[in-house]
Amino acid sequence: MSTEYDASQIQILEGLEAVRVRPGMYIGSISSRGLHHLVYEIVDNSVDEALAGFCTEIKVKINEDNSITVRDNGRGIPVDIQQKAGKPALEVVFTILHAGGKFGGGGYKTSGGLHGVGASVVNALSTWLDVKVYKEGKIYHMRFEKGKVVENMHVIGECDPGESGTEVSFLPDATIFEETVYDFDILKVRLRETAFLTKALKIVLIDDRVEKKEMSFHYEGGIKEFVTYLNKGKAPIYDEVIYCEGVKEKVVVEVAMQHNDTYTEGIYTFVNNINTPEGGTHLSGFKNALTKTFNEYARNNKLLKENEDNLSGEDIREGLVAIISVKIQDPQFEGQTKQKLGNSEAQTAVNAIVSEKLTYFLEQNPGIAKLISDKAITAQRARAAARKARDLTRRKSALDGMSLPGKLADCSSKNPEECEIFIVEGDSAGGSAKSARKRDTQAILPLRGKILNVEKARPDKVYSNAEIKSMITAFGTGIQEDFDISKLRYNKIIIMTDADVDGAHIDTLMLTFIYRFMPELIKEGHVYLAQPPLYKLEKNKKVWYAYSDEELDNILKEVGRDQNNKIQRYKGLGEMDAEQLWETTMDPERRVLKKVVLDESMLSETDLTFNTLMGDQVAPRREFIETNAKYVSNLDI
Ligand code: TTJ
Repeated sequence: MSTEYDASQIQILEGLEAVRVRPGMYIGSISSRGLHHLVYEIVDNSVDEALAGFCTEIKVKINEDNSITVRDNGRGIPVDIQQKAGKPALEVVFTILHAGGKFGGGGYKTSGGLHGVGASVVNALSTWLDVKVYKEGKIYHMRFEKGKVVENMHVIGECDPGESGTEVSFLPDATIFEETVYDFDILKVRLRETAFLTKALKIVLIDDRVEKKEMSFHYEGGIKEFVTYLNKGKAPIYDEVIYCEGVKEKVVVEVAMQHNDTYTEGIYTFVNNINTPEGGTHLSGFKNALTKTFNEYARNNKLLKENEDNLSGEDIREGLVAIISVKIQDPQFEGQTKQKLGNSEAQTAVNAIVSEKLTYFLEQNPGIAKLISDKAITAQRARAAARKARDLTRRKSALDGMSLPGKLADCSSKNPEECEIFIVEGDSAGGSAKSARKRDTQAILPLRGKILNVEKARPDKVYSNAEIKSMITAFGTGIQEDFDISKLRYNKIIIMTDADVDGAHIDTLMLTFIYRFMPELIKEGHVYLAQPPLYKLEKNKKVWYAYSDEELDNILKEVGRDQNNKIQRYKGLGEMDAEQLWETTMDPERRVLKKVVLDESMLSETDLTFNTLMGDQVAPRREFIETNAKYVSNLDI
């Protein structure tokens, strides 16, 4: 191509170069998260086209070389010359930062937060990017490398005049990203969510690498179906999903909800299809409307007697699964991570629409209203009982001078920074761990058998459970409203269980308890899973430990598969003596720990995972054990 560098071109190159110099500023991170974010950035353009009413299908393909192809059947990015820039609009879209919104022709452009930074950022961070536009019988093509034009826009062929659409392929730059391999499941979760939020849009995800896979997401029911999906494997207390929609003050509001028979609430909020894990005005508008409307209905219909207190919001939301989706012209994001919606008109709009539609729904469906009110009244009573139980525990521990649980072998150091606590399955392994540990910094708390499944127990039961009480006192932080992370007595909480199915189940019960009652411990990175070895191999008085079958294979390749190899498969922690337990699993110098992390963008999925595992159904449970590792990342080695 001929290159005449005029001022505007130099500006463009400087702009895209800035993206390459500080990629994190534009896509949040250069880890796996940023890598996947590139796909969402491109797909969001097609979703905007769908929201504008011109696109019904998006195909996302992971190619063999881990490049990505996104194709839609929208109108196609404009190819005519843009007056101001003097170049094809297509080129502008991929080379000018924040150009996206200018071509939307109204609609709801995403801005703020990390989203909506546009196709030019993806282009700047790709080794190459290819775009094809199908429009008015022609196929236009253009190619870039590291954000720079290497092939100007030109027609490469003809297409059916009735066909239109955009196809973008790109290869993330391996010199920029720490991770370059796409994870099908991560894309799956996000694209499924996008499909739920964009009624009637079909999204197809194809994996064209060695293990070929294809999934299609298409939900005519939109967020109503999202709620049904989230309640899968749980028991809804009524069949219908309650649905409210409307527009007020230019805010488009959609809410879907349904109660199940559990005790936890799962409310997921979105603004312009982007999830807002910290909530904000749309969420508070919803909560206010729900509490007010329901109490009003309950009073008017004598479900609450005159001498009875109003139901609290928490009572009414017990077991509630809800999706709140708003579309708003100019979203303002607040808070530390810029994930909390700040627009006050969203609060007003959600409040008004939910109040009106829910009042109508309750009047039309007195049977359902009664079921919700029965559940909320029971919740109210249980909450009072739980408060009593907790106050009792609190008073008792104050009297005892905060006495620690009898089974705890505490460490001598009082500096939480250097202290860790091992939660150990079973008394016998607990015994070995006690003799193996480094007394000054390592504490051991043995637990008897399986801990209570908090997913299935009323809160008051949770407070009176002995194993759980001993953990709460040992950690020192208190729980829920009382939670105070500054009182944490150990920097690391390490769950140590057998490397078998039972052990995995106990891990999940533990993680569920922590996730529901002290989620900050996970968010702040204090929770770990110990990794005991699966095999011990002895040869010529030398010893090797293997933590997976693969590792055993590798060791055998190195030392040779001889007759005199002695391989022991550990069935549990109990088979190791104190010294073995120390050197394989507890010694900070040699052990492998898995740090438990929460992916905020997968919160609805994380909730679902905890629930399916803890629920009664057997089939979904297996699914969790297989995908469990997704939520856990290897860190401390
Ligand atoms: C904008 O208004 C005029 C007609 O075309 C509209 C448009 O830009 N549509 C559009 C853009 N559909 N799809 C895209 C698109 C698709 C991908 C995969 C990537 C990008 C950057 C845009």
